Amino acid sequence: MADSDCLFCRILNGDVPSTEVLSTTGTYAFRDVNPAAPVHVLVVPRIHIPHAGALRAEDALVLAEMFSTARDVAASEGVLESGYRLVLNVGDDALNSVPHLHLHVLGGRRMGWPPG
Ligand code: DGP
Repeated sequence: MADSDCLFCRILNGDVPSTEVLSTTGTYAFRDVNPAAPVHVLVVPRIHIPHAGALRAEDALVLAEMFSTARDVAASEGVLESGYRLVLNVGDDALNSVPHLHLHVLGGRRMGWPPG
């Protein structure tokens, strides 16, 4: 189910290096190469799903595991109490750049709203 043209599939299979934060059966969490906050971790499913708009009902378990991993990342990064932001970018206007579903976990600073 991996896509050899997909950057995050290549990270998942070890062809592209990454800095691991957490690993679970269905998900992998690693540091964003271009952090937008002191804590900026990406949580991806091990199966290739292009983006949040492509999710189907049968993806419910992997989606739940992504959110569970995100919470565990927030705990291990020390921002569970101070707060954190979870972001799913979909499409060009949201600046989605990598076509493999990924949940941004951002924290460690006060964030603005609405996002720029
Ligand atoms: P998005 O704009 O939602 O598609 O976010 C993609 C993120 O992926 C962006 O914040 C930068 C990050 N990224 C891109 N290439 C790499 C990479 O090779 N390694 C890591 N760790 N992160 C990457």
